[in-house]
Amino acid sequence: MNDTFLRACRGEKTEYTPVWLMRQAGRYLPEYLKVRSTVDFLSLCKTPELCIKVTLQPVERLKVDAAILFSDILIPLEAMGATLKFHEGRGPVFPDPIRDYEALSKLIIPDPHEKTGFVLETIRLLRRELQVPLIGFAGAPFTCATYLIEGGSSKVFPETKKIMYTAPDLFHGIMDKITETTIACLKAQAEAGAQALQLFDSWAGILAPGDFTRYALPYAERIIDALQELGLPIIYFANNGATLLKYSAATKAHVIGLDWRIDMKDAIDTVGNKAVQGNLDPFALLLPRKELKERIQRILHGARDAKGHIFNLGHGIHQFTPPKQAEFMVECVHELSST
Ligand code: 1CP
Repeated sequence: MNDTFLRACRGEKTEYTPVWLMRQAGRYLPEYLKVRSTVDFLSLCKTPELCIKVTLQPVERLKVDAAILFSDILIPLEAMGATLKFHEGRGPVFPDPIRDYEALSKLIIPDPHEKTGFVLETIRLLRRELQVPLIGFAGAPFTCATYLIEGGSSKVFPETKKIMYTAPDLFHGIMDKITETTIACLKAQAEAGAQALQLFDSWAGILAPGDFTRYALPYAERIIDALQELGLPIIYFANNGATLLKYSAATKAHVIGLDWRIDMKDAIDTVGNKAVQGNLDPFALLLPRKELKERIQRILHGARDAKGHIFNLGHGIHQFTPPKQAEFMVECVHELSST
């Protein structure tokens, strides 16, 4: 069993820097597209046999040091009772957005075993196959709330901010239910066999620091605090969060995710005595190999004094990335960081 990733999360010395890629299973891989040509996205998420197959695809191809469960941050929101549809090419849609107390009152805090048993089954079966650690995950409450309130993806999040500023009690009510749901889901994932847990706060970066600490971070912290008893590494990733880093670093998360908008050296000066994960611009994978290698080296060098470093992209891999470039990235990280 290759436990390099888990040891780096705990800040222990490793023989080389472990690496995985956010969204490493997905549409840039021809073998994923082949599976997807037979099934729609939500059905894929609900079929353990297929989830296992696509989780393993990047592990086998890229030789990464961790696997991430194939699922989606929106699955628990559907389990809360929200109707979720994926329109091909347009992404997720919640046709009945949550914008008043009546809609909020209809949301439940689901039992993850009862409503998302397929996720737990996937984890149990994956653990029998994997030679690298398995990461479980959920969306952080703010990011999840934006999907429920906007009714899908957004660029400026007008409805979310409107409710946040004009109906704060309603906003907190929504956040509260998502938080309780997320705690239960992540505890169930750990019980099923997940060996580390990542909280994705993909849209936290749209908030001013004062709003982040008031409206978003307290809920993420409630989750991080509730998970401490599990004894597993917890990774908190606030995308576009360079200006929020000192607050993220003050949580009890063991690993802090970094995007590419900050220099590694500056990031670890702020994060201090915790492991960090990430930092390569996902589009850097399109660079000529020599330049890509230099960027990888720069990040590894910048992280040399970190408590621990897990190499990763600064956000999910882009769908138009040539898989060979991702393979090359993993090889470079292993080669350049070997002691
Ligand atoms: O068409 C397809 O095949 C679906 C594309 C896809 C995939 C491969 C979606 C739809 N989700 C996923 C899997 C997924 N999503 C994983 C699994 C495994 C892996 O990393 O290999 C994970 C961790 C997620 C998490 C996720 N889903 C996030 C957080 C991470 C991030 O990238 O910021 C978010 C925001 C989502 C929502 C989502 N899922 C899918 C879409 C198109 C979207 C909307 C994104 C947006 O609003 O822009």
